[in-house]
Amino acid sequence: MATEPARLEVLSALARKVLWLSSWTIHHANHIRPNADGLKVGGHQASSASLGTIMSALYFSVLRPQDRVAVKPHASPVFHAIQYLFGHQTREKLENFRGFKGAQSYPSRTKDTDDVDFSTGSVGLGVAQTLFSSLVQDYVKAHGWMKDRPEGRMIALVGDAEMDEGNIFEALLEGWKHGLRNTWWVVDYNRQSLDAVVREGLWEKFESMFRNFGWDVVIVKYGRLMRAAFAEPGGEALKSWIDACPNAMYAALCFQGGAAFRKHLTDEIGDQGAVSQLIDRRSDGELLELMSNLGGHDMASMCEAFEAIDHDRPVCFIAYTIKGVGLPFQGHKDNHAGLMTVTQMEKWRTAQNIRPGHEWERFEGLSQQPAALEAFLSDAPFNRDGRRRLTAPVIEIPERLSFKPSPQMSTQQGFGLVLNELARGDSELASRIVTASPDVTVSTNLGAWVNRRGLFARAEKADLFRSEKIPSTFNWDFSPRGQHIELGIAEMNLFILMSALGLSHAINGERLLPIATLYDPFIQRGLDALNYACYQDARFMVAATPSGITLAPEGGAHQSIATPLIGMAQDGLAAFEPAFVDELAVIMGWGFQRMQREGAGEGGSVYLRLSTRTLEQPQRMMTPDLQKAITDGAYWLRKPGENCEAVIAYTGAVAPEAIEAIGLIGESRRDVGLLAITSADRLHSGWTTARKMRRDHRGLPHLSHIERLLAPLPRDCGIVTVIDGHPATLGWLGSVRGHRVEALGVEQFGQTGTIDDLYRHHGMDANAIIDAAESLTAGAPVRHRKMAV
Ligand SMILES: Cc1ncc(C[n+]2csc(CCOP(=O)(O)OP(=O)(O)O)c2C)c(N)n1
Ligand SMILES: [Mg+2]
Repeated sequence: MATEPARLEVLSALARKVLWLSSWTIHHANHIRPNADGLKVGGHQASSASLGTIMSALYFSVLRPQDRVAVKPHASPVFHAIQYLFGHQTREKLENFRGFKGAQSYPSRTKDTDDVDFSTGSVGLGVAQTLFSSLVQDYVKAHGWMKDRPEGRMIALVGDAEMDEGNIFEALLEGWKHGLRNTWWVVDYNRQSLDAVVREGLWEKFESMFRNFGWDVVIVKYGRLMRAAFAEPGGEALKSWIDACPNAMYAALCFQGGAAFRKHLTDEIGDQGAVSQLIDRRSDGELLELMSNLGGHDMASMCEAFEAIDHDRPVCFIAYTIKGVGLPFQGHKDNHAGLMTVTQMEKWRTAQNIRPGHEWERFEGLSQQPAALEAFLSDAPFNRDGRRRLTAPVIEIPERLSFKPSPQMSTQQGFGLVLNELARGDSELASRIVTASPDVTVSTNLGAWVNRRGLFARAEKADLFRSEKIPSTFNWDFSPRGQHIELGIAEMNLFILMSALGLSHAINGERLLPIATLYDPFIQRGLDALNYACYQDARFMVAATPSGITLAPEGGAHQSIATPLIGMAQDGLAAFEPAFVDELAVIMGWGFQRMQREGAGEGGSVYLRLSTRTLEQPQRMMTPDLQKAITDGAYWLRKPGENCEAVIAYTGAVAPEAIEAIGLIGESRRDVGLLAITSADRLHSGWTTARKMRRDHRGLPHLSHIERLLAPLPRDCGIVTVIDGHPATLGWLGSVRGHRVEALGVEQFGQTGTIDDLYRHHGMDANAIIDAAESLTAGAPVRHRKMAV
């Protein structure tokens, strides 16, 4: 169904307005708003211009309330301009574009106020987010939670150079495996990247690749003017010339203008009668208009392409565009950070009929009646249901998560036991948990959960081994009821899936409690995606195991050293490293609550750094005080006496070494204390928050958890910290109250061996702890040492 001409005219006028407003926003931020440090704030005028028509077609006509969009980061000004026209964005925020609390440089779910569906910034991630969001929508639907809500399309506006990002290809493969639907990727094929012009013929590679993965491909190359010209006598020759023209040349001619096009066309095609007349009939201005009328800049062609889709198969649109179209630097290869000069802007303003001082007026310079435009905008299907951010009720979390205890366990095993117990029950909590793992489901102890809850697929598929009655520990049945999403090995996909699952309450109005498992070192493989998920305030739990050098014979390449620091530094992620399973159960329960708390500062995601090392488990009552201390980050496993000379503060799997050392040190040092640290991250952030609060509300005696724990220690008490990770994770403890610290941990990696070998090698065994304590305290040498085994 073609869009009627009158409607097209309004849409085109709005697209021109969007181009103006987005450019003006950038211009204002750089040239008009006083900027004390004199620096330009930039803003991607060229990249934005490229998508002006495509995005106008989508937002003003094609999108429905249930559709969700990831906008290419550097088209943020276009997004904000569209929302401004809709009345969802304020002039104040646009005037403060890229400024403190102004409209954001890249669309941000958490920092922008104009209803960004998916944040973007690090190119490639937003694109994959749409794919995984579509899978999540399928998950919600298959579990019967869509009710009468229609299925939305998940749409990404993709830069052509953005397609270089490997995570997009990883996502494509995963999408294919899961029968992806309802996903549109619109490639802004301006044939320019940040630095230069892209390779020739890239579209052919895109086309075959997408088709290969089961996508439809729609190439929108020629606009209406072009198509009309091709139908004129000589038009075929013009079309052949356009098709053969190298990207760089086309871009250069767009920059140079109509006269340059004329010269090249004439030189290269020669005098061929009809085509020469076709060219001669047009002025330089008209010729440039014709040659820049690529599909992506033609409202009719874009609407036609979008409206023609009447199925739910994934579609890749390759829309030909010119970077910076309509602006003085259109097509110039250096235009990525280009800004229009004041003179250029003046000239363009006049050409647009915009009076000085009226630049922000929404309909200034348009020939349509403001009331008609207003009505058109409020009738846009996109706005039909008002604001589109949904919410979901909080799922109740039992007071205590239980597990089947045994005297000796690892935290990884404990994690499996807690989930197994949940899987056995019929709680609402269990029904909302979704697990996913990048091909390490079994080796991270999710097997028991998956056995009970099954794998997710839209169609039933029985485990062949089971149906053939071949004995196997794990039941690999797929069904629409399944609660585990099997992923290939790509960790980027794991975290982007977490990002999509962890936003389900806001996108689908149905809460999911996603849990990812992976090997701890591979957090670094997916780190940008993890950061991205946190930046969008997606809510999930990561169980990373095995970790550190404690995985010992598993191999040096699998050791992780930096992850505790990542856990501390990653905003939106509370990191824990319990030693014992009762601690883990407390943390998981707290984590499920935290994942549901409203507001980025209040709630967030949770990272559990777990171990395969089997430890003797403490037999103790879990009191509310202990429970709180565990989630606040630390508790005294052995309380220091009044004249305490030394404290050992440990985290995680090195607990036995710390316990052994404290026993030996206790024979020759007074009142020693053993501090169990379950979360360096929570302790540290509690400490910094308390300091900030004290600064902000002078006199308020708010002490953080770690300050209270360390308060009784005499000033000259020494603290030895030990963790299977970088020593800086706990080294800061000395700054809390001015105690001297010896921080033990791992700084080199790569050696395999037994745990004993490696702890000795890295100076984290009981004797190394004793040496460190001796070096911090006066007095005779500690009499007894751990004997070599
Ligand atoms: C992961 C990542 N690497 C680098 C960048 C910096 N960067 C921003 S835009 C861009 C090039 C974009 O080219 P394209 O996707 O073709 O968009 P266009 O500017 O042509 O619209 C680059 C390298 C980034 N944002 N993210
Ligand atoms: Mg590009």
